Amino acid sequence: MTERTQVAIIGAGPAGLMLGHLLHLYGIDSVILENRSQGYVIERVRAGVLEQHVVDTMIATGVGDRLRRDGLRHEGVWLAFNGERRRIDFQELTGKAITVYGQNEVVKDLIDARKASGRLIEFEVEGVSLHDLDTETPRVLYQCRGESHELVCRFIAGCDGFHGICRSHFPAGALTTYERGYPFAWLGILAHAAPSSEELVYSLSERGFALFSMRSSAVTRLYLQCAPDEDIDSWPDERIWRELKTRLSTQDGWRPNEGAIFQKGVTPMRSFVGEPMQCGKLFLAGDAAHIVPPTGAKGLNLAVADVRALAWAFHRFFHQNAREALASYSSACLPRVWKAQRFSWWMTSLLHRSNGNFAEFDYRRQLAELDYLTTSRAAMTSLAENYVGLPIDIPLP
Ligand code: FAS
Ligand code: PHB
Repeated sequence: MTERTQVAIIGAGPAGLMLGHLLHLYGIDSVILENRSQGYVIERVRAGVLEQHVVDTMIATGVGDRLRRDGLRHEGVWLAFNGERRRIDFQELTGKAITVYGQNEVVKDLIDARKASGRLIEFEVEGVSLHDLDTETPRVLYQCRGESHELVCRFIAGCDGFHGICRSHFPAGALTTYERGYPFAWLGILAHAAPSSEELVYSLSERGFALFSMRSSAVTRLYLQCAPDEDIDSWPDERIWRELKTRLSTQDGWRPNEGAIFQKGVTPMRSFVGEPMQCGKLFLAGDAAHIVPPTGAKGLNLAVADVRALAWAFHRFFHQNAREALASYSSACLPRVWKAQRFSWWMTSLLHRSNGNFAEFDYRRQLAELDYLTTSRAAMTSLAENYVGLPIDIPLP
């Protein structure tokens, strides 16, 4: 069975769903193909922090009602070290804030909008492959509900994440990759526990990194640094809470509230960029093109910045017969990608205990940097402007 569309979107994560939403508002047809079930995509626990531009995008494009109601606006963040917490005031330093709103809520909002738009989204597709990327009619082949499909389109958006297949369709030598690993991972939990702080707390202690976050007034989100190959089964709840309280508790008596853990998992750490983010009629966006360690809370926010640029470029092409924005999509996105890479690497290196020969020196250097960072307006402003999101100058539909 052969169907036609203007843009084929591979992947229904934040990148693919937001791209489909923005294209719909531009009046551009797309088909979103997702290999997981709708339930899996919605329930998958990932990011939690939205930059101001993502909040503005969702509200300005009509998918921000639940975000406005349930999103938690945070005007600052706490850094904990040497047993004390010190606050960095985003609002005072930058005039901006962040909003805590789970990625799964963003995905839920965008899937609802997609279904209301009447545009096609297919879940549980299989065997997606891309063809004729250097012609005017690239094709996507896939199976869905036991039937084989051919989707003829003008462009393909690879929004299928780090482990997707789109990046591998670049011809040999067309893609240059840059990456680095980290000697640790994050063990993350969700707990039925009322947050004991109104804002996030990033902590560096002798025993390593820990992060206190939240999802609502009744759910706390917490992470702790662990080995890259950590076995989650060796972490019963009691051990998790003991370690979190050891790493997070401060001398002013603050500590996280305990509660029933209802989700736990280990998130690997990596920094990755594939350049360029386009090849022929294939355009990569989000994790399909780049991965950052989650310490800077940049992954989802970068994905939205990419697809704002890509949607605008498709609008320029289809409605104004202008090709320059498409031709320069990758070079337009990469400066922001690399600034997010730098900030995410810096936050990760500042807040995680290293091991090896220089571990003790490194720890005292990190404590000195945290002391400087929290007593220098210039240093706090630098962290704040990166954390709330650097300015973005891309029109919206
Ligand atoms: P996604 O990976 O979200 O979406 C890609 C979609 O493509 C998926 O639904 C996948 O099923 C689908 N797909 C893959 N292959 C396919 C194929 N062959 N055919 C069809 N569909 C296919 N970021 C933060 O800012 N903070 C965090 O705390 C944080 N925690 C994370 C924890 C984990 C375990 C992971 C993996 C990532 C985390 N991230 C975090 C980063 C994350 O939020 C991403 O940046 C964000 O999901 C990027 O969105 P997408 O680019 O849409 O990719
Ligand atoms: C989260 O709430 O999941 C979260 C917050 C900040 C981060 C990473 C994850 O840096």
